[in-house]
Amino acid sequence: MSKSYKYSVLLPTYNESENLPLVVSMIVKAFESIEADFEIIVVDDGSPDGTQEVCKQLIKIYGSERLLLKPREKKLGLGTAYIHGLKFASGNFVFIMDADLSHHPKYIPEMIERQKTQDFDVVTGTRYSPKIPTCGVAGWPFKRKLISTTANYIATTLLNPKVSDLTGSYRLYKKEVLENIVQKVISKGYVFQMEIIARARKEGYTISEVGIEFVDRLFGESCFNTSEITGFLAGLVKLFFEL
Ligand SMILES: Nc1nc2c(ncn2[C@@H]2O[C@H](COP(=O)(O)OP(=O)(O)O)[C@@H](O)[C@H]2O)c(=O)[nH]1
Ligand SMILES: *[C@@H]1O[C@H](CO)[C@@H](O)[C@H](O)[C@H]1NC(C)=O
Ligand SMILES: *[C@@H]1O[C@H](CO)[C@@H](O)[C@H](O)[C@H]1NC(C)=O
Ligand SMILES: [Mg+2]
Repeated sequence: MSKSYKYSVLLPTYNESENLPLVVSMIVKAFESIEADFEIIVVDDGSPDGTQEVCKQLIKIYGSERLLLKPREKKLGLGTAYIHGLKFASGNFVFIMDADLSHHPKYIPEMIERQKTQDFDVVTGTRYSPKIPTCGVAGWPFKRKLISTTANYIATTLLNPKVSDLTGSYRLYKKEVLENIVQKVISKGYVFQMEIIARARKEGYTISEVGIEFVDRLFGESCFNTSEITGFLAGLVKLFFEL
């Protein structure tokens, strides 16, 4: 069905040894179900929990064509992890998703199908579309939901990108589109995702939304704390003046 295109999945990992086997097997299953060509690129930032050893075992199972490990020495943040992984991507399209199973691989076929309907430049998973009743956030405590919804609301108000989920990070891009945008990106961390979509809109790329349910991670801890929220807001304000 999708034989002519190749998809590269960028999977940034930090302490994901428990989640990696499952997420990789689910991604493989998703692509095999539509007979699409793909590769998974794991960008691990020197996780102390053995994520890279687990990845090497998985490469023995799936093969080095399907699963690639492109590690970095230490935890350098998500934004630069995507830029690093992108350098090794051989696909025509790039998926970006979390490795902790918050982003269920079952949406991959739907996002690919959506991309094809109008040759969209970007297809983005949304947790917050009022038009899509099935999307949402599961397993988050009220405080976290409030923070996330508020962050998304403030960002939407400031940047007006005409997408319902700015801070989400489950997306499919044409590779050249992502390459073009990341060259210009100034933000780091959680603001990075937001800037990418705001820039995509500003550059006139076409964006379509697919409703997803975001499920909180099963294993491990989220790297989300007060100083990061402050950083997020500071980055957002900076972006408001830059864009
Ligand atoms: N390579 C790399 N991956 C990271 C880093 N920080 C987080 N991740 C990964 O990025 C994804 C999202 O991180 P997570 O902590 O789940 O963020 P949250 O869901 O917003 O709390 C997961 O796959 C993490 O393993 C980092 O500094 N470097
Ligand atoms: C990562 O795992 C190591 C050891 O397993 C632990 O000491 C460390 O606190 C973890 N870091 C994060 C950010 O979860
Ligand atoms: C918050 O997380 C960042 C990086 O993820 C870390 O450098 C910082 O020390 C943490 N701050 C607190 C208060 O835990
Ligand atoms: Mg997560």
